[in-house]
Amino acid sequence: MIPKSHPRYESLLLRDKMVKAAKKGYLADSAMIAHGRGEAFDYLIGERTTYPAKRAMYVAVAALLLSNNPVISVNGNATALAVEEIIELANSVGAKIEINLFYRTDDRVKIITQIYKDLGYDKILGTLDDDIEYLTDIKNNRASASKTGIYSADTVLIPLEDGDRAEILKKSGKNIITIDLNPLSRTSKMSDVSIMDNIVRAIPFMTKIAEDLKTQDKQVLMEIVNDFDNEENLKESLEQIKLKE
Ligand code: PTJ
Repeated sequence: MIPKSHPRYESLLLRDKMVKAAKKGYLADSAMIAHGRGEAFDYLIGERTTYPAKRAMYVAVAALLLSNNPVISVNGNATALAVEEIIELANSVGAKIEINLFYRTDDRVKIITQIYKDLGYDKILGTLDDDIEYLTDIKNNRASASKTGIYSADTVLIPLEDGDRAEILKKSGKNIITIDLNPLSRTSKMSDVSIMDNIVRAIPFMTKIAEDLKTQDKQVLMEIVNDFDNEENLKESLEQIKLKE
């Protein structure tokens, strides 16, 4: 057990979640590397939610609430770190949840499906028995998507997504929202709304924002979305990275 008094308590707790998930067998082989890269960026922003990230989250939630078929895409890392919070956000903004794995195997899909089911979430998409379509002419796993989920979605929230899949989603004309601690990643650069924050802080914060924005007129939400400049916001995000004490 990690003592709460430990100066790196929060960070160690997340590592512990990742280790347990790896033991359960549903993480990608490179999941720990991705987590470590995220940790490094988080360290450099002071492990806090920055102002540009908050601004992007308001825009993201407004976009999700305005969408006809919003979908939250989940992979191994996102499930390990924030499964309950993801279900709460999905319920709050009326989004579907779809398993969307970069390194897809039947075993991993089975375990992740069961994790959501055990938490009472039976509607998960992207399962082994779901109807699959392809977002490109090339029928490979990178481009696969659930027919009623990502394939027909107008807005997709992709936390911790690899650049290749993000590109396929973007090219298929969808509105892409990402949560990625690396503001220089291909995914952050090509998304419509890029939230440079840790998924464990961002998702619950977005649920809080949703409770507020749900009471607003459509017009107000549209203004929030239209006033946003992702490139400018990413520049501001990058400025939050401190290399000196
Ligand atoms: O479960 P799968 O098969 O879909 O695979 C998942 C990973 C994450 C292994 C796969 O998508 C991958 O290789 O992703 P990348 O290309 O390493 O990108 C992950 C991005 O997420 C990197 O830019 C990291 O900085 C960032 N990241 C890592 N941990 C977090 C994070 N962003 C937000 N919160 C985190 N906790």
